[in-house]
Amino acid sequence: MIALLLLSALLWDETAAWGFKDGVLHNSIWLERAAGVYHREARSGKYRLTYAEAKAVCEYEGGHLATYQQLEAARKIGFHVCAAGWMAKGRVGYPIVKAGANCGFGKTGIVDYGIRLNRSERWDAYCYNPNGKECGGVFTDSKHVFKSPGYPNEYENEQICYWHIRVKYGQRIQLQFLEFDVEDDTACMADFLEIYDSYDDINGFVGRFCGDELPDDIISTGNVMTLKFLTDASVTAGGFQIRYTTLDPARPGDGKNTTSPGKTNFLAGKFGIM
Ligand SMILES: *[C@@H]1O[C@H](CO)[C@@H](O)[C@H](O)[C@H]1NC(C)=O
Ligand SMILES: *[C@@H]1O[C@H](CO)[C@@H](O)[C@H](O)[C@H]1NC(C)=O
Ligand SMILES: [Ca+2]
Repeated sequence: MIALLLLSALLWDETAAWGFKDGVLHNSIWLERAAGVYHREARSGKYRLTYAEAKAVCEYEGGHLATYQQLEAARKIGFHVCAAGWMAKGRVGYPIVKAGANCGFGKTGIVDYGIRLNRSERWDAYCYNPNGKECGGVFTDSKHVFKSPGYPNEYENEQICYWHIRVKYGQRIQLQFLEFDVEDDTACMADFLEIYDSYDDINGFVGRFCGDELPDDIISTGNVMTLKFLTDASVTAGGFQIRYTTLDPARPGDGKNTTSPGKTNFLAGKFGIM
């Protein structure tokens, strides 16, 4: 409990420090998960869940739809998501920590769409599961190697991990897959790793990966990237190791065609994987 309070205090300090600082963009969307609350969208994309489906998604993952109070508690320690989702009792809304023109009508707080009479409307979901297994994190180092949880052992079932990478403004991020083995199925519906050229898992979708073929390198367009790893309730595999390094476009050779054609995906290019 004390640890949690300390963590809250820490995160609260962090929220006060958001903005542009030391040449690094401190963004508000890093904390995808806070105080047991997390945001879920349908595997098929944004705003595809009816109330019954949203409820089922959270229950499938061992929790339930978050109440307004739970979402507000999470928001108070930095949970900021620009996507409306179902909460308990058929309410719809989303948590805004940092006011912005594009989201939340320039206000902070829970943007509340109220209790919906039509439960067939489609939104995302806010789940509450204080016992959910956490993994991932926020990384600001100039290089790092991510490992799937438990690596070199197999990863577990029912994991949701987010790795957010944020390097200095103006730099780019190069991802290099060192090992990769994730339960294989044709559309990667069971277990998958998703990569976003963005600081959240809403914008900048790059690709969804599963199976045991090593994906090509990926280079971001900006100074942020998000990796999301989701596993279902059965069948695990070896997992992955992914190295990221920082490219400084101002330095000759960096961010250019340093590797052989076809081996590196420069973003804003095209991706065959979905
Ligand atoms: C309820 O919402 C769904 C999805 O937006 C829509 O298709 C349906 O017509 C709505 N029902 C009513 C009674 O408004
Ligand atoms: C990189 O290679 C592609 C295709 O070979 C070419 O179109 C592009 O201009 C090259 N970029 C740089 C910075 O050399
Ligand atoms: Ca699985």
